[in-house]
Amino acid sequence: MNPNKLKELLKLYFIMGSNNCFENPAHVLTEAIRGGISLFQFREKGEGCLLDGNKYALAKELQRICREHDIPFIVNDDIDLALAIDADGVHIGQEDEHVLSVRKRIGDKILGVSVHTWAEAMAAKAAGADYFGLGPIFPTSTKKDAKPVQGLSFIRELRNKGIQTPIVGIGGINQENASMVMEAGADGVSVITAISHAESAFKAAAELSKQTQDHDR
Ligand code: 3NM
Repeated sequence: MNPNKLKELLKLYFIMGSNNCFENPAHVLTEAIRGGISLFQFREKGEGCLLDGNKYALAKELQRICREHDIPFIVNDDIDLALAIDADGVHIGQEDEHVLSVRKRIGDKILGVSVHTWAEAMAAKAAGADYFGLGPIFPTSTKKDAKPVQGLSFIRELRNKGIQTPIVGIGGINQENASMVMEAGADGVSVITAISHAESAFKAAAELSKQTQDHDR
């Protein structure tokens, strides 16, 4: 995808699965969209997550909501699911299928890759990644196997070295610290709990959206 268009989409990237929500996920997503998220990732993972047909049904339901509001729908890890429902893209980590093989399977759909080192970033870029996910920027309890907190230094390093690839930060990002992530050089922030656990997903998304919009680079 055109990097400038993608940078716009990454501004406020809401990620969620059923086990991240206290309320009905469809309701949380609808409220988050109303608040101004720009991209959505379906991440049905971890303890108590839905499997097989139930996972598929929730993906279809959330995708329908995204389509109604023109929000692209990204699937975490599960390439088969992404292809089965014709999602707009996938996000993979370093432990998942190789970037090159995922790129071949998904054609020109959006491909995001989590990277933690310069070497991983360069390899992902060469293999066809559209954007990098960098994290955890701050401490998070949402991802049990998260790598050590990296702070803002890796975002700055990539930008200082002239890397233009769209970058989104993840991990412990909320209304208080989102602007720091943007200032460091990210094009956007990804959040789970800052929206999914908020008393009002609408208000949380609206506040985060304001902060990311204020940082047009
Ligand atoms: N990936 P929250 S951290 C899904 O470091 C995920 O790659 C991470 O959740 C990484 O916004 C993370 O609740 C969890 O901190 C983000």
